[in-house]
Amino acid sequence: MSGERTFALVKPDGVKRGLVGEIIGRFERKGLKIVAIKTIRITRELAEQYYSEHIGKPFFDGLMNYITSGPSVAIILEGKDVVPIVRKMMGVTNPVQADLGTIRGDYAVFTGRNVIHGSDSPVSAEREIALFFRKDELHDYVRADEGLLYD
Ligand code: D4T
Repeated sequence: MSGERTFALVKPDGVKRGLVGEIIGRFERKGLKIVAIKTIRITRELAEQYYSEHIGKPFFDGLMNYITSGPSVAIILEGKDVVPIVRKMMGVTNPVQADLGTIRGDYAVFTGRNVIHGSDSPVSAEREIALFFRKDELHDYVRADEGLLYD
């Protein structure tokens, strides 16, 4: 089994709309392993680190207010090719363009409230996991169906 990992975040709109179970269920049923999960109220300081690539953009202040507006659910998922798989399951950033069947395509209507984040590369995943989790919050175990998911 591959130890590839990614970071996903159900954003405050997803939590307040009661979509956490639906989203986690999709990841579990796909065959991805939950290595860590927690509810977290993102502070302004963490938000600025997390979205540092967007500092100075016109939507930055709105993004800061939105992401700190309530609790989020942070998740680490593991599996072969987990980074592109989760990006595909999320759908593209703008829900208008996101395919039906994806999380954003099914549950969002506006880029500024697009329900979920997922790392866009293994390097981003490593950075984001380190931002949100301590090492002792990650758990190693074998899924009961692992032998059926991989050869
Ligand atoms: P995140 O990082 O939230 O998963 O989004 P993406 O990886 O899909 O897209 P992104 O980094 O380009 O955008 C980060 C975040 O900013 C919001 N946003 C983005 C916005 O409000 N207006 C915009 O025009 C853009 C491009 C939505 C997601």
